[in-house]
Amino acid sequence: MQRTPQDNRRSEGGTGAFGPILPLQGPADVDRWLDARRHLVAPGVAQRARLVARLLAGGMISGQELAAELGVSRAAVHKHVETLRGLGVELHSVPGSGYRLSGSLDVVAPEALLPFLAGSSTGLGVPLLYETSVESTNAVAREAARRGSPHGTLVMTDYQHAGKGRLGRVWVSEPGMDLTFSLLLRPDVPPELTSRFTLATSTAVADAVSALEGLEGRVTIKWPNDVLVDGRKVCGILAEASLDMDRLHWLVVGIGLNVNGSPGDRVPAADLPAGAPAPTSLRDRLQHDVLRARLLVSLLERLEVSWSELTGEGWLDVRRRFHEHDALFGKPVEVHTSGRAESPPLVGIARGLSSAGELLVEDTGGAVSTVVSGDVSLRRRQP
Ligand code: BT5
Repeated sequence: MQRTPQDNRRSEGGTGAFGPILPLQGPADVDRWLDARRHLVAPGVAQRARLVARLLAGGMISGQELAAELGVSRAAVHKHVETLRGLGVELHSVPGSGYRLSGSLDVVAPEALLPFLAGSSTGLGVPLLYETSVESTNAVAREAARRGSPHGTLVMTDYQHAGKGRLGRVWVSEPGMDLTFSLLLRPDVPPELTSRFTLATSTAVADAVSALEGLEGRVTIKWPNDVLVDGRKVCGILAEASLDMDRLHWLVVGIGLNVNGSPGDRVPAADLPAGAPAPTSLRDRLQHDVLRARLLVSLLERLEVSWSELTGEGWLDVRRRFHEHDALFGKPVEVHTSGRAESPPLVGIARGLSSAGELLVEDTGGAVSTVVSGDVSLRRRQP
């Protein structure tokens, strides 16, 4: 059964399976944060984000108080409340008393995300382009790049219905359940460092997922772009760049993270690599839901740091963290470098990352090959 954002009725009062959901900042801080970004956030969205911040602060608040605090009419408050309900925000209203949040606020529309982003130091995430449903957030982000959208632009959706993997493969999402988004970057780095972004991204995602209580030590990375929990794929990453010999013009990094859904039932077995276990979600692993807004902010904070560490000491640190999560190190692997399963694979033992971020594979004679791109899988040992 599919759940839409509107069906996500879980816990009352903003706590419960998700834990406390207060953003780090109070409404006044959210106001200041939005004021400083008024050129990047549409006025209606900003007003509704302010309204959500007040409701997140807890308790019942009257329409009159909300109108006074936001500097709008009561009719405007009522309209905003209806818009928020349409986005899946569960608002309880008591005639004569006011409004309060009645659900977990597991909504990824900007109105719900911005109060959380305001509590973070990350510079990523605005402008925030949101569509309830979209073919592919990477396609939207590429278009935004061509239109000149700035570094840090976030494209978010609640349902991606034609998601892309690498080499034309399909990425499956579940409405209202996942984190499915793309970030537009305009980094000032030489084009030869482009492939490091994927590794820095997998590392940041693995770190953020490991930080969830109960998942430490269970998260691995399968080079270059799969993040696994208990050996099952929970996240895929697709980086697409526009570059020439001299310059990296822009980079779109798309991330699909299975949060509260059941990807094991949705991803066709025929689409999985031979012998790969069924994919999983964080909820499958933890047996409870995870609040997407808070997880997104934790991801953005770690991504920003990892993406600033592509050279020197920083890159050593990314490689060290990658190695801590490496699912393949010391194991027999086969690598299809052409993207075609029928051509003979490179076989050997995975030996981690080269200094440039390539996969090192040692053959039986001790010769080490470097793999720049390809599909790698664990090889079953010959009987
Ligand atoms: C990837 O490709 O893993 C990259 C996926 C990137 C998805 C994001 S979502 C936001 C952005 N917008 C897009 O259109 N894409 C990006 P690859 O390594 O080629 O793996 C694809 C394979 O993963 C499929 O062939 C399936 O076997 C498997 N798969 C598909 N959906 C999955 C899911 N939800 N969870 C786990 N595995 C999945």
